[in-house]
Amino acid sequence: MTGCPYAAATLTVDPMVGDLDGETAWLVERAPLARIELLGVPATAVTSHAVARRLLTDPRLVKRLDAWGLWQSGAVTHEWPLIGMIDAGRSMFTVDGAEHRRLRAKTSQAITPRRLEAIRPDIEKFTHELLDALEAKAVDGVVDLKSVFAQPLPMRVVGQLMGVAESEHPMLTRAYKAFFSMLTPHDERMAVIAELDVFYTELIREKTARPGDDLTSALILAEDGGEPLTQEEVLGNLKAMVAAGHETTIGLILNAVRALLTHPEQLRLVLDGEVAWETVIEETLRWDTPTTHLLMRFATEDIVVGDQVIPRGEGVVISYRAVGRDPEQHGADADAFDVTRPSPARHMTFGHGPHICPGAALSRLEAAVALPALFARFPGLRLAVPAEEIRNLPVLTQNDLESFPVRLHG
Ligand code: STR
Repeated sequence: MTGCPYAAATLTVDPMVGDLDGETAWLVERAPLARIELLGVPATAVTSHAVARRLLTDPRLVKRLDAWGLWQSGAVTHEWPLIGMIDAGRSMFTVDGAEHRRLRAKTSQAITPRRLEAIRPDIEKFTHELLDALEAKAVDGVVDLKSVFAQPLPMRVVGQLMGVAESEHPMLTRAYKAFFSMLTPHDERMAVIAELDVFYTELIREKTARPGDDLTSALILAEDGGEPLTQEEVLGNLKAMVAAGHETTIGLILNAVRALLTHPEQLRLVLDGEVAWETVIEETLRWDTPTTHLLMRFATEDIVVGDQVIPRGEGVVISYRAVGRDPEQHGADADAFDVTRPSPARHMTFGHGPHICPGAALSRLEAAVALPALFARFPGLRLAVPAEEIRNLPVLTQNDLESFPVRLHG
């Protein structure tokens, strides 16, 4: 067998994210596998729920970059704008097997649903502080819900968890915007990555000298008897936690608000108590996933999928937004946002298998605090611009919005 049988057509993923629904539909139509091109680099996209689920526990797919054929041949280098999504330092995000379990253990223990109950009062406090300030920030009753609420809330929560001072949050917000944006010139992106490494290295130095009640300190401290993480591993995990812990939850909160404001009859059901906020959160996670494409795993052998073959060395992307719209899993109306569907929680937006999102319970909790509090405070909340005018950021992998103008009172 040669080449990719599914290579008949290729989707050149638009870095400006001009038509996310159109791209998602194209991928869903070609399920389970589709050929995509990411800024000139070809890869295989997995776009069906069942096949994604199976491949996410397949040990023949690995995270280490040196298993990638295009990397081995030198066709992909650090010049590729998306390399930072894959070559992100040694961490639980970039290794597999026993090493992965070792790197991940403390993090997953720190954010179990039970442990999170202790964080809930802080999330509530941050939420109410931000909501209190909303009115004052509005101009003629209109405010950008992203910059004043959906963005600072997850940043404060993950900041508190990891021990990052609030004075650093504006710097981090700016740095990650530049990191993720496809409009950022190459040299600038490299400079931002270097700047973040300096910042986190300094933070590790401080927490080593004066450990606090935070996960960064816990990652540094040697386990009784267990092998401590190296400085490089602490750095990699810290970067992964801060990046993943804020960027994805912004999307969850904004996408939920957008879905409700554009489906007012469903918002009514929620405000009348007929549908639970948890259901809104699960349906949003399925229908409008915060992560569009997750880069990347590499095939260490030819992998047969039905009558197709993913060749050895191939880069494999899980296209979560398409997976959430899979009609085989969610029915013929998978494209509809519907909080009354029988089982909205049957999605796989947090992944599956060993790398399943360790922060899932935390992000669900943030949304479960933020959304009801927002609508309780502003029951007349509505979009300040037509829904079509709300644009995605030019970010290829994440489903994040440029801004989200709302009118606070109807
Ligand atoms: C961003 C850059 C960085 O310094 C470290 C990481 C590792 C974790 C990655 C993160 C990245 C990008 C967003 C990811 C996150 C893990 C979960 C999150 C991919 C590459 C998702 O969007 C699901």
